[in-house]
Amino acid sequence: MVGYKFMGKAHSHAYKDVGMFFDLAANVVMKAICGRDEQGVKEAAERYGWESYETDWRKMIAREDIDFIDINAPSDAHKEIALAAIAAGKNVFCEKPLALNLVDGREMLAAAEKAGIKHGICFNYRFLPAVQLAKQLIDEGQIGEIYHYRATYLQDWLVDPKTPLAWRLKKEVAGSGAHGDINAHSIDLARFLIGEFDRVVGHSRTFVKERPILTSSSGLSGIASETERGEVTVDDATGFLADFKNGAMGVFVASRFAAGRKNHNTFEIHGSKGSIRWDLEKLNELEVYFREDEPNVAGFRRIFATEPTHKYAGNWWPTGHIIGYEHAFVHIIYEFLQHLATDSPFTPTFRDGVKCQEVLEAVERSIEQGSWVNVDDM
Ligand code: SOE
Repeated sequence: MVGYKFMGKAHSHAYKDVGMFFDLAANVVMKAICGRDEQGVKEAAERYGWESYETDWRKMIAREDIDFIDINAPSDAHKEIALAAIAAGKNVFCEKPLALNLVDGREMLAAAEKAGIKHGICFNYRFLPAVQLAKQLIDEGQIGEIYHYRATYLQDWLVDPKTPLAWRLKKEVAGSGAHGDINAHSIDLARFLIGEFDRVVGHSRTFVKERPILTSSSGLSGIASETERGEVTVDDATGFLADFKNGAMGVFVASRFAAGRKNHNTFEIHGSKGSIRWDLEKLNELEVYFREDEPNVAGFRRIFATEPTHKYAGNWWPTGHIIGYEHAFVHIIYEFLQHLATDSPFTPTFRDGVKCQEVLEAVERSIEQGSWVNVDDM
């Protein structure tokens, strides 16, 4: 694994616990974790259960005792590490967004397909029981023809102008701000649930244009410099309208300035036979409305996706004992490990990462042009 901070910790937890709750076709061995800071990565290796640690990802990729590389570095490092791992014949699992831009993402996909290695991208929210239930209901036609898809991904960790300039706020490192970081999740969930985008038109803002330099990072942010300041070079919020190939209308907004919204990743879908709504802040629940219900008892009802019949839920606890944010990483990593060991089908792959990047950049192009952009033209 490359990276030992937020996503490195979330993925390490998944590798360490997956075998306790899921029957793996082959055991997972946590061989090495890599990070530039030797003290930090050494502590992480001991604490997270890795056999060893490295401070140079090139050395780790050269090791014969490693079968696949999980990339949790900032977005600007994804391509270089992935191409090197692919050249070394390693399978690759990569955090989202796939790359800094569409050109890099396509280069990663082409290299992976040419080398015939297995590849995946960590769009973790697909793997929550309530989201899996939403997909099942849609695929079974239970909400009929889809008219509307509305998604928000709202956070508020940047609304304070004193919050320092973390790597997610620098274009050269992150590629974009709220758009590539969290609209990416909304775009992937929309593709997973209702299909491909046809055309988009967007707008975006950078509300706070400079911030204190970050002196030491932790979580999404860290300690701010008292004296030095730097320019914010990405969007603080991006919204866009979308037409889907199936005729549905889409409305999307991602912001880190939505005071009071902590991780408000939501979708609401309206069809000819009913509606579905999901909110990450209540991730075990799915709200559904079916038009066929008796009028005197019709209304949105909350389904707790914690029954053994709900995908993955039965692997954890008895009915009603809820699961959390970290469990989606256990589920996606379980599926990827099974894919590696048994060739079982696995999505999302680098191809889904590229499809997401196409929509992200079509929105950015539409903002530059001030007009709709066809995603297939990207
Ligand atoms: C910060 O916006 C962040 O950690 C994203 O980078 C993750 O992908 C998302 O799952 C939670 O919020």
